[in-house]
Amino acid sequence: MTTRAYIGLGSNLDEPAEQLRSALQALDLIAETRLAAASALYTSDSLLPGQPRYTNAVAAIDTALAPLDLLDALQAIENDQGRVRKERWGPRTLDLDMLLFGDQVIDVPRLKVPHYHMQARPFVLYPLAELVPESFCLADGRPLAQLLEGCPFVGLERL
Ligand code: PH2
Ligand code: MG
Ligand code: MG
Repeated sequence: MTTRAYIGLGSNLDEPAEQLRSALQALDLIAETRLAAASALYTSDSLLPGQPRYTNAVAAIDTALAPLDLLDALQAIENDQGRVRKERWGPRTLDLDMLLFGDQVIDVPRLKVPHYHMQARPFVLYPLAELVPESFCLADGRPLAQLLEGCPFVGLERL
């Protein structure tokens, strides 16, 4: 049995678009996992001032892994692509966030799904909307269309 999961990709260091392209290939190489679809790439200013602009995308994957095993695999890809963890929310070569894991709500110290901040982030919601039906609801029941209404397409550039 596989689960459809959605992964948010972000980069604002060392050729962000290339980082995202490599990461999409790496997602497809995770054990018992295949890349099903990827959104376009989007650029936007960092939420934190003084950092380079981000490039973001969302990927849909189908995986037979358990959520924490998938998280391990995502962190291994971040590390492979040179992620250095100095400060929380520092600039990064690659950030892979598990946004959704099927219809599961997960709340353990290492992992919260649906991803905590996704509801208010245009660079997550608009690429996600490319990959799901219009009637799509998050695992906690919130319709994506409603989240999009509260999150205008401002400051985003679709590449
Ligand atoms: N990620 C952050 C902080 N700020 N800004 C943009 N535009 N895109 C991101 O992915 C992003 C951010 C921490 O994860
Ligand atoms: Mg992250
Ligand atoms: Mg993030």
